[in-house]
Amino acid sequence: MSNAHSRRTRAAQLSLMLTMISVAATHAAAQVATKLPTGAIRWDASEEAARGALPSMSFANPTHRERREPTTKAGPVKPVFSTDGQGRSVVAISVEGGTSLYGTGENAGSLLRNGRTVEAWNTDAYGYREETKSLYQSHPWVLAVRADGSAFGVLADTTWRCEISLVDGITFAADGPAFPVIVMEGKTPQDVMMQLAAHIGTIELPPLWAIGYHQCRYSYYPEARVMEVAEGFRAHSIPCDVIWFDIDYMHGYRVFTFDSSHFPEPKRTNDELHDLGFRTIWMIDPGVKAESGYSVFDSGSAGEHWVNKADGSVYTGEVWPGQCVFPDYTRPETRVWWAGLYTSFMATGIDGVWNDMNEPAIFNVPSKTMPEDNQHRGGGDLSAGPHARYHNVYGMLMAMATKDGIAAANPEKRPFVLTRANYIGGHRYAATWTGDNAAEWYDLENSIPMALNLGLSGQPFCGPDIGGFIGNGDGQLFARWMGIGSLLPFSRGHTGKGNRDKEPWAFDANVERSCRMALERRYRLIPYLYSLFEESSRTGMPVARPTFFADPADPALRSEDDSFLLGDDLLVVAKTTPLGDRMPVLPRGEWRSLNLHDGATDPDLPDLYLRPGAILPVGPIEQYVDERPLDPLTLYVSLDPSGKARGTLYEDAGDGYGYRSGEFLRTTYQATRTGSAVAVEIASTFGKLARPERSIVVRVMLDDGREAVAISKDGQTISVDLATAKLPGQ
Ligand code: NBV
Repeated sequence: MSNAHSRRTRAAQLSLMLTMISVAATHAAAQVATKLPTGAIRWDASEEAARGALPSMSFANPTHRERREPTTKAGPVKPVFSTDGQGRSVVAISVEGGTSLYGTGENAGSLLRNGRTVEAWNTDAYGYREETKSLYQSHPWVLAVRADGSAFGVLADTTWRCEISLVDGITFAADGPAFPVIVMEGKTPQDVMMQLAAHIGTIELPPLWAIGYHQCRYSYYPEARVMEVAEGFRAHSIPCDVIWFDIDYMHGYRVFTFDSSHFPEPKRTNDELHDLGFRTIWMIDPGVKAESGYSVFDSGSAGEHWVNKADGSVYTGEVWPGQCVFPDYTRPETRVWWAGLYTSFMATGIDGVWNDMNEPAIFNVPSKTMPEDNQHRGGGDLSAGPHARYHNVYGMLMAMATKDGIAAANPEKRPFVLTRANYIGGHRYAATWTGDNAAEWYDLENSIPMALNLGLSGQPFCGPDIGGFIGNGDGQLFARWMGIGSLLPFSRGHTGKGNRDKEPWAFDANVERSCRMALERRYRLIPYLYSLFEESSRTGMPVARPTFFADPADPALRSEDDSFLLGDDLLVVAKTTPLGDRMPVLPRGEWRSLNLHDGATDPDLPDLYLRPGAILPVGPIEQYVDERPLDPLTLYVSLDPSGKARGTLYEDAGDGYGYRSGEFLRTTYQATRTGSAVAVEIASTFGKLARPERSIVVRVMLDDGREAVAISKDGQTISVDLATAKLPGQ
């Protein structure tokens, strides 16, 4: 290259750099950083934009986003605001090399999201694949973990369609007006998750039965088939807590009705299932058949509860029942009306509600949803606005009204709602699942990263359709899926219409055995899982956590998503390929192999490992969660190199609200080795609940797989002699 040429190039580069600096400077001059009481920094495109920002729909308390205070310390993350050629409001954040990006809610593909672009726009994504840009839910949120393990999170507080590009740093590009961006700094990713929860809230503690196994299909009917499935679980001794009723129970798909030929007395169906120890969940969609004489349509029309077209007339769109109208859940009056519909519905003994198709999904239109210029009327803090503004929160507002309705119908019980569509913060109202996956290995593999990224986006209560919704799959795929799905927070088998039977015994004896072991394992782990749910309800920490949480500064763990952590202590190493031949990267340290079946193993089930320094509380096998009291309580003890371990068990009535006035028991156990003796005792206890009289079995795990066991009464100091250690089952 000649000197003149290189000088010209340098001059051109310099002028480009100067242009970039001045563009950035223009924005930097206008944009404002303020501090929220939580310590998070709120950025806005300008002071004017900050004052005119639409109310937050992600914050648990929207007014908290407005408590801005001046700050001169905005931290290292500096968003740059602009507008793009399509008129979108754009916020760009550069990230240092070695930063790993996660979150963005529900998306197909790997845990690590660097290089990906998705669009927050709730979409009925039947059979989604890697390239599907929008799934059922919207979480405009990114968790960034720097090379040194420190982290930050960015929440783009907009409900409008929002492209999230992680190709070159982090870019949010949203339709609609400029939006605030909330930046949360943390020493660790865990810190950031707790800060996210400080803004968008946590889940409410679910009823204990909701963390058992659920059995679903599209659809179980008539009543006799439902009873056959329920009795099948008990006859095969396969644990299960919940039977689900998909749309075919309705009369012509009219919501809040029952098909009297298949379910002549829904109350009797529910009662009989309750007698067998099951709970029941029934589906309700948002589309209401437009048919005068149908009470839901008539009362909704009388109250003017429907979404309107741009010209002010009522919008209709086609879904299961034919032409339907759609409740305008942005209206407080409409949410109250909708909630009220659950009174008589729940009086039939229904335990929980499943809201499906609430993106909302509409048939036979290219957009798969209602027109973006449809009108919502709002109310309270929400102004009237086009569907484009409210589309992403339609499902969340429906779930909110549903939860209110079922809570009011059964005030003594904790509500359980499952929703397909949702928005960041919507975990406060409903659990979720990952929609219409397929019975293929690709989808099995996705189950883990999808649940993890939802957890990293504030939604801890999630899981896939175990066995795959679309298609049949074979027995091995099913067994593997049950192995993984039984260890994810929401655990439900489900499949679509026309597919083969997919109950755990429907394949062959080997698959049945694997499923039984998988579910027995879940049920033994219920005391630990429930403790994690309770922790999540207080702190916002996900129940299922990425393996890199064990050591956020270890770069080798950043893309690991064949394994995951339950809480901090239990590592699940799954087999997601047919040969089970992929070698996961595991955290450093002597994690000890855990066998909850007295040494019996199954090659299709994930391997479990207990963190050094952990005590894991485990219960007996049960067929449903409240079949028997937690007796004996087993404590698996995995000592750290200094000979110590700790673990916490949370217990309460499993339903109702007594726990809010102290009716719970949170016990932290600790173990200390002195020579060859290990003493296990209670380090602390909180709560008013009396300690149950029960046996306790302590199993101290050694590195060679042997265990030293002692049996005593809970509440006493227990001494275990390591010299007595044997292999489990011997
Ligand atoms: O209600 C039927 C199905 C349901 O089973 C599934 O879980 C939902 O994701 N629903 C979708 C409607 C249509 C599916 C083709």
